[in-house]
Amino acid sequence: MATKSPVTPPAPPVQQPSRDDGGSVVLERRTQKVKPPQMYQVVMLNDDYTPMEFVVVVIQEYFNKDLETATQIMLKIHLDGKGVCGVYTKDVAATKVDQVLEAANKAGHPLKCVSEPVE
Ligand code: TYC
Repeated sequence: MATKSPVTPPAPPVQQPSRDDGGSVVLERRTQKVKPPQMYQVVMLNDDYTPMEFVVVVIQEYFNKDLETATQIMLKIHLDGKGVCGVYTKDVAATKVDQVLEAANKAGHPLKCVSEPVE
């Protein structure tokens, strides 16, 4: 089996030393170029048919919430029509959506969720 290469952090911005008139070396301050990734929230939608218990189990299982938190999120969705189950990077959010839709399909429930950029 191939060994994993170590993860290296991105290199800091390069600063070029330059000389000022007095002969001393000056480092120019550069603005930070590494931005945090765009985050995506997974929003679950209400419907009239999916059992509440199923939604609570799905939120616990795929969004790592405890029973009480999952129940609160489910009730918010039930009352408001939708609710955020978690916030992730783009790929992770897309995977969560796929997992939820597959679990709902397998169980024969119309439960839907989507991912959308935060802000
Ligand atoms: N409204 C559903 C019911 O009364 C429960 C439900 C909650 C369904 C949240 C979907 O995302 C959902 N059985």
